[in-house]
Amino acid sequence: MLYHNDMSVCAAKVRNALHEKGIAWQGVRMDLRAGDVQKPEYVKLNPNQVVPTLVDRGRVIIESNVILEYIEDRWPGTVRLRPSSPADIAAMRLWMKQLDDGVHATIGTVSTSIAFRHQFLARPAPVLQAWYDNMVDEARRNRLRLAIEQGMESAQFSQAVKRLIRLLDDIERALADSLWLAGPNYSLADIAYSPYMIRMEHLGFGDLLAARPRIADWARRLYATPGYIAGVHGFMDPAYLTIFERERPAARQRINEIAAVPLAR
Ligand SMILES: N[C@@H](CCC(=O)N[C@@H](CS)C(=O)NCC(=O)O)C(=O)O
Repeated sequence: MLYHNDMSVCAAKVRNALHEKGIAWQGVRMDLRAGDVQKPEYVKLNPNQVVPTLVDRGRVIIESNVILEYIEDRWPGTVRLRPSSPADIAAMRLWMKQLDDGVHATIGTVSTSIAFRHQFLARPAPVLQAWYDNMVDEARRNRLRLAIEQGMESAQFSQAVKRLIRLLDDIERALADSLWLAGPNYSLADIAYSPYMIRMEHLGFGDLLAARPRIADWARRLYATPGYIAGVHGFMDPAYLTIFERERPAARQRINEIAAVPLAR
């Protein structure tokens, strides 16, 4: 059983892997805006109040990158998503670790600053306050509050955009040496990044992606995989896509302004 959300990037990568390996799965859809992940019965499964959570054979597995490796070990099957060489396995894990070490938080910041804030601001003030109050992770609460209140004007927004530009430069460089992120074969690293790439397109990073030809080519290949088509594309929520489309022109302008300032190295 997978507890997930249609638009959650972390849940999307897990669905991508399940579909890529052809594993039949059942899901429980969690409404993040309604605070489903803060409900006591869910917190017993995932004390971090986030999706995804996989429950398999009575065992609870949390953390999307851990779940990806679990899926690979539990259902090795014919589609192998872990490289065979130790060096490529290390490269795969390093890419996945980067998501946990900050990239995921920056995507949350830019998604909320550009688009999700409009959903939160439409909620009655006491409901929004209760959502903040029930959040266990104080750093996350402060980051999201700033994104909701100040949107693209906050310093954390430009910091997040710069972090993502640095990531794009790193990926572009890596793809000069190998066809996929972690070597010659498609791996869990590519799967883990796939929802982040389409999210960046949705949020107005399109010019920055198109300016990096290897990323543009890699993204086209990612989006053509069966796992992506069924597990990521197949779950796009039209209500969110409408907000992305509405906010994209202003975001694109602001992102391109930030990108025009050279990065401090
Ligand atoms: N490190 C966690 C991060 C999970 C995470 O941040 N999930 C987000 C959605 S992508 C979430 O559930 N947020 C809860 C909320 O929006 O209330 C993982 O990789 O599983």
